[in-house]
Amino acid sequence: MSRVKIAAGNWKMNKTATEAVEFVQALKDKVAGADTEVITGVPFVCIPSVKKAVEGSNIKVAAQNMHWEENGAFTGEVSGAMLADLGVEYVIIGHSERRQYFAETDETVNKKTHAAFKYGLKPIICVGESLTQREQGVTSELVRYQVKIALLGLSAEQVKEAVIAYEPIWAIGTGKTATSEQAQEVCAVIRKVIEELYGKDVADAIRILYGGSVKASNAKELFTMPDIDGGLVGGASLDLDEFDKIVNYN
Ligand code: G2H
Repeated sequence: MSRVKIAAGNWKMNKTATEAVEFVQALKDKVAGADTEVITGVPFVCIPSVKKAVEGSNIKVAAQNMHWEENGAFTGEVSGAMLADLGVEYVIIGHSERRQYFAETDETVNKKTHAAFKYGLKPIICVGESLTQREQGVTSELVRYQVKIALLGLSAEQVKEAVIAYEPIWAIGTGKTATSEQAQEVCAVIRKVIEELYGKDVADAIRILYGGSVKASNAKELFTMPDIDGGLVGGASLDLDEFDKIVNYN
């Protein structure tokens, strides 16, 4: 089964709207012929201008979070309806930084995932273990649990369209990358649990990314592992040359 690889930038809380537009304008030409699906996960306030700047290119836009309700008294939040209205294609859900600093749980990840589909957004659902969990040997159990809860109640068709990002917390922004074998091992566990829940067709179709200190120098080794369909890239996605090399890793 050949799955289109993804290079998804997660800019986190970086770049003003002005800087974002400059960046994607330069990125457009560099990635125009890429075989990889190119996604930039930009701050909410950059979305309208970035969407305009990438018009007619192969760059897709992701939000980094969303609320599960359509509207209401949720100060500071942004809904799926609002993102869909701006033409956003993807939304990152349950990043470990959101779980750590903003009290997100597997249950809220599940609610947000349902809401994403309701508004025609494709979720990029993040899962992954801490260093302590890895050292205690519970990585597979934990990641299986996170995936099961995140996908609870979704149809097979929805799961095929979802993207899972395996991001070991100990490798995020630390410069420590999981080895390609470590990353492959957990991505295979994720594909296996999806097969158990939804069957082989769905497991073969869903794209599973690795995230955690992906850079130009390790992208190829990671992205060519059998169960790794690309990367969710933080720090290196803020640098034009690095991200270009990651997108065009092959
Ligand atoms: C993990 C990743 C992007 P970085 O958070 O989601 O960030 O590549 O900086 O480790």
